[in-house]
Amino acid sequence: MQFIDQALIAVKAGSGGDGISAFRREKYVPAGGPSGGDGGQGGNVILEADDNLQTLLDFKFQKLISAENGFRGGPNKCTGASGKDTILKVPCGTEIRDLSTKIILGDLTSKGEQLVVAFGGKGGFGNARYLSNSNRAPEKFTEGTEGEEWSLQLELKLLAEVGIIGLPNAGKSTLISVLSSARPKIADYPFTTLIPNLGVVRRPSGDGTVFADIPGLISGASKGIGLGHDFLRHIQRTKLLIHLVDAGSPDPLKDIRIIEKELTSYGHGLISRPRLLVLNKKELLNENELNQLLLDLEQLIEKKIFIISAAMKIGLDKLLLSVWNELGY
Ligand SMILES: Nc1nc2c(ncn2[C@@H]2O[C@H](COP(=O)(O)OP(=O)(O)OP(=O)(O)O)[C@@H](O)[C@H]2O)c(=O)[nH]1
Ligand SMILES: [Mg+2]
Repeated sequence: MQFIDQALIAVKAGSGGDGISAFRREKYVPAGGPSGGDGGQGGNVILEADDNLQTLLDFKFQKLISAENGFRGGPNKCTGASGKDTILKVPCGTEIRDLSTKIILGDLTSKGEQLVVAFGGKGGFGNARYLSNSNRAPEKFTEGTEGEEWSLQLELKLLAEVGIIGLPNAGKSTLISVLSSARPKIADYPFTTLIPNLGVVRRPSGDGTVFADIPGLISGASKGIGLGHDFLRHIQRTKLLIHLVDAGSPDPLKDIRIIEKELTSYGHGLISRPRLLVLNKKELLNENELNQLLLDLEQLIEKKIFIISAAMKIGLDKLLLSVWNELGY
């Protein structure tokens, strides 16, 4: 399942350091020659692909990225130090465009690949450069040039790693809305969701993982009934499924089996995709009812069963912990 993540950033490379004007002052050298050094190069702004990042989430907050200026030249023909480059990590697959022309500047696909997006300015010349036969004591020096400055558009085609599936009304959209900043439509009738909603869920490390809320699947979805068939195809590209079940349904076990049957019928190994079984809307049952349901299910299903209330945000931390474990984060 793909969607586009976008971010706009401004980058500014460091300016070059100025050259200086200086003359040698040494004992026994009555009229020392010009000795002003050149300025250092300004630092570049460089983007680098990093496979630990999955989204452009970080750039929603970090808008201006600049590199260090070069330093002034010194006496005794010392060249000033160069400004440090700023290396900015972006997810693999990030495409970089110039914002005003929309021209693609580069596409960072594999880990470690780099693109200089703003070149640092050149250092100015010190007066030592201007020594000539006709001018033995030049005072001329030049200033460093400005670093490049650009507005860029970053674009990333995202793949959902986690798919939330279940019958209509199970609370899939509610779940993604409490886990991420996605705001899908939620309503108490089936087929509220017609196209997948994607949301980025933050891991404890701060990086994001894309979840997809898939439209409700019904019996026959694998044969093209309802909305699900297309989405089963997309689910194939996720690494982990969250199978959400309405605990308040008249027959949760039957609900579970319907979805399992569709996953099996669809083939392509979907039924053996890692899958977490999650009972939602726990507060619709009292404690006895919930325990009884668990007992019943545990006899028939060897999977661990998670119990949550998406609406009341109960049990979500535990669920996410298992998601990160399953994904190997
Ligand atoms: N009591 C309770 N109701 C919930 C909970 N989660 C969702 N709901 C309600 O269940 C109904 C369906 O929720 P949705 O999130 O739209 O369900 P969905 O699975 O996305 O449904 P479709 O998009 O139609 O497949 C809404 O009325 C929600 O408010 C919960 O934890 N507890
Ligand atoms: Mg929905």
